[in-house]
Amino acid sequence: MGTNSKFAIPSIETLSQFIVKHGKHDRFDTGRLKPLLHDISIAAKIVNNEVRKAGLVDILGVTGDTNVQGEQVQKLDDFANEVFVSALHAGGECCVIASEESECVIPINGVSSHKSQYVVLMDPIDGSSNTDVNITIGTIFSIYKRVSENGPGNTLDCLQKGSEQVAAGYIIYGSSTILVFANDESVNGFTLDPSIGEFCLSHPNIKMPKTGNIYSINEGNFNRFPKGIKQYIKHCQDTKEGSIKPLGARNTGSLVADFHRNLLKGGIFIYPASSDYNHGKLRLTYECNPLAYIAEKAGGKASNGFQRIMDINVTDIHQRTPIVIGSFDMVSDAEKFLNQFNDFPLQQKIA
Ligand code: P6P
Repeated sequence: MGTNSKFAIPSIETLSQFIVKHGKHDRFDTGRLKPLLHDISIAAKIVNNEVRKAGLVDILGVTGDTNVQGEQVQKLDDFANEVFVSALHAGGECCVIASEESECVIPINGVSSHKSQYVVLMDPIDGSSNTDVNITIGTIFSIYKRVSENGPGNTLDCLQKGSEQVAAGYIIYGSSTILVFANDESVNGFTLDPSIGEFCLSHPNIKMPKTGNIYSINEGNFNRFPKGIKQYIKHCQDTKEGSIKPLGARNTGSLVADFHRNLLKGGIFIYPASSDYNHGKLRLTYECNPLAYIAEKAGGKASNGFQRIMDINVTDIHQRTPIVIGSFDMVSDAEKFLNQFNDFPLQQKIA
């Protein structure tokens, strides 16, 4: 409630107010994280507008192109990529962008960008194939301090380990639109209030439960999984001593949606290496590292089954990795199974 007004005025703390209020924003404290986040939130609102009316505008379906991943480009992928790149370019608060939708990094020219200390890696729309069937999708972003000198940023700025991130976040376009943002201090969620067009603090200081009752994996690939993963899935399906039922299975096909549910309620998401994806399917730099940063800041855990995600060397902006992410105790359990049955070298050469 606001001051002792006679009107029921809700107390509102917008994303911008939060960033100003909470002092040190990142370990470098350049003081420029607020305007960078503002640029990201502007792009998120524009993308949100299109997502909310996707069936009424020419934004559904595919463009007919395939991206660097060899995947069909959804029209919304292209649209969102252009919106975020344009907003970041206009804001001038980052010097280079790496995007799932762009084969090479995008150096940002312009006087202020040349002085900017930040690097942004992003998946403009994660789970985009779900757009046509109205299932939750999201945008994932990761923020680093540049390693290059002033001027436009370059590829090396984008090939830093996840442990070097200074902040990370995602926007989830679900029953409501929420921007989750993590920096060194905490993880906080801001729900978009369409009536005022502002992201307002709704989930302060998020902590991921140490365990949960949900496991999330595409079991259609069961026969291609490493033995350790097969054993862990069976472990999830066993009735636990002292409990009346096994874990529940949920898999939306949108990493952001499955991660967000686990962040708030507890649970585990796994996309392992398999005979189809020897290195896993998900991308290290703009999907796994940012979510691993958020998970760890909220008390959770993220690995490839054997190694902490944020310690993995980055050699290519589009490199893939297996991922086990979520509640700390559940990830630790899954790692035990993978290490016990280590029958599927994670970094097998692609056949
Ligand atoms: P599969 C969406 O394409 C995505 O990158 C993640 O959002 C999602 O978790 C995963 O791929 C789904 O992949 O092979 O289970 O359809």
